Amino acid sequence: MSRRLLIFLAVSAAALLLVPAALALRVHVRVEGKTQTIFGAAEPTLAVKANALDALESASLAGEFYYHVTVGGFGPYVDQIGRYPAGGSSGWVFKVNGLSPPVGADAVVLKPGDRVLWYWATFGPSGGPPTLVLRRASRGCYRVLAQDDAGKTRAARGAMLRVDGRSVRARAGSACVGAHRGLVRATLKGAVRSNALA
Ligand code: B12
Repeated sequence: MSRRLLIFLAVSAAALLLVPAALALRVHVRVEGKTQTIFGAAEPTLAVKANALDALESASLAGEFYYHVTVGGFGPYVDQIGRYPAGGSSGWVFKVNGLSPPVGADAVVLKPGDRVLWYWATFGPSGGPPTLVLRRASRGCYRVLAQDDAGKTRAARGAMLRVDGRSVRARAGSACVGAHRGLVRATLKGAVRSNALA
C-alpha cells in the first residue's frame, strides 16, 4: 500500500470518528406552539450540533414538524414553526436555561445539558409572556413558577395543574394533585404552558 493511500485512509478514519463527536452535544429541547405543545412536553434530550437554531433543527427532525428560517440584516430568523408564521408583534422566540438571549439563535452556543425552549409569543408594552416552570415539591405535590425574559421567577399564583383529565388550582403557586398516572403540567392565562413532569 502506498504512503499516500495510507495517509488518505488514516485521515478518512479520523473524519469518521469526528462525525459522531460533532453531533455529541445533548441538550433538552421543547417547542411550545400557540395552542399546544409541538415537541417535547417532558423536555427530552436530543443530539444537537452546536447552537439554539440547531436545537430546533434536531427537534424538527425528531418530531417531524415544519419550521422556516429567513436570513435578514441580523442573521437567520425563525419566522415560522408548525402552522403559524410570525406577524405583527407575535412570533417565535427562544430561551436557554430560562433566559431570553438578546441575539439570534445561531449565535447562542449550547453546552451539554442546556434547556432550550422555543415558543410562540405575543409582545406587548410590558414585553413577552412569562414561561411556566413546573417543579416537583414532594410526592404528588408541585410548585409552579412564572419566569420572565431575564430568568427571574415568582410563584405562578392561580396556575392550573392538569393531569389525567382533571385540574387542580395552585392558588399560591403550589398544589398537590395526589395519585396520578399521566404527566402533570401547568397552565396560566397569559403565560406559556409549563414542562410536563411525572
Ligand atoms: C418586533 C420584533 C420581534 C418580533 C417579530 C415579529 C414578526 N412580525 O416577525 C418577535 C417578538 C417575534 C421577535 C423575536 C425575536 N427577537 Co426581535 N425584535 C423586534 C423589534 C422590536 C422590531 C423589529 C421590526 O419590526 N422592525 C421593523 C421591520 C419593518 O423591519 P424588518 O427587518 O422587516 O423586521 C423583521 C426582523 O427584525 C425580524 N426579527 C425580529 N427579531 C429578530 C431577531 C433576529 C436575531 C433576527 C435575525 C430577525 C428578527 O422580524 C421583523 C419583522 O418581520 C426589534 C427591535 C428593533 N427596534 O429593531 C427586535 C430585535 C430585532 N429582536 C431581537 C432579538 C434578540 C429577538 C430574538 C432572538 C429574541 C429571543 N431570545 O428569542 C427573537 C428571534 C428568534 C427567532 N425567531 O429567530 C434583537 C436582535 C439583536 C441582534 N443583534 O441579534 C432586536 C434588535 C431587539 C434588541 N435590541 O435586542 N422580535
